[in-house]
Amino acid sequence: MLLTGSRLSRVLQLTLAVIKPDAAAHPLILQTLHQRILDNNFIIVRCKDLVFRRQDSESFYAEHSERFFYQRLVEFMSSGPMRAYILAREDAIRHWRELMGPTKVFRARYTSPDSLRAQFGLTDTRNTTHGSDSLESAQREIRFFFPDFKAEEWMKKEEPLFRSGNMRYDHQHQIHTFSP
Ligand code: 3AN
Repeated sequence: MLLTGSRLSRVLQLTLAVIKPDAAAHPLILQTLHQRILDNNFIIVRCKDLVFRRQDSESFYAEHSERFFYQRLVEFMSSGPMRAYILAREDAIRHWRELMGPTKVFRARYTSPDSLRAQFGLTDTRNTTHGSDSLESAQREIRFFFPDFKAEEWMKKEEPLFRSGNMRYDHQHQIHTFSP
């Protein structure tokens, strides 16, 4: 699929998105969520499947270590495969969080019935997806999941190319690539 003619005027922003173990365990749900990312005009910069060790989970959610749900969360996040993405879009952080919906699944079903958490979430812990909540957390979380990714270099060299609108979706690798 060659996406042309949609030159964007504002700088693309990067965010980290994760499909958590509850959703990644189901191939059809995983495929549906991937398609929702594409349908919502995110550029998939990187995509990888991985499993957290318990210590990864503890470290990733360290800011919640005093919360009552921390142990439950840590166990859940290291309970099986996940899929992590670096997504790009104008205002990507806000748009991805909007698409995910509120943290609490029952609230999501009530206030944002079309959101991913409303449609696929099971409980407040097993709530389908994660998304960075600020520029600082996006930078930190992208480094955490994709230590080899050079965000500054991507912003300098690739962002203008993707923003110019010439890209194609690589079905084999499930990412967008620049099409000269
Ligand atoms: P969000 O993921 O919406 O940014 P955070 O950062 O407050 O929400 O919480 C991180 C994760 O901790 C949530 N995605 C969810 O899995 C879990 N969590 C948050 N609040 C609760 C809760 N009240 N009960 C159980 N798990 C929770």
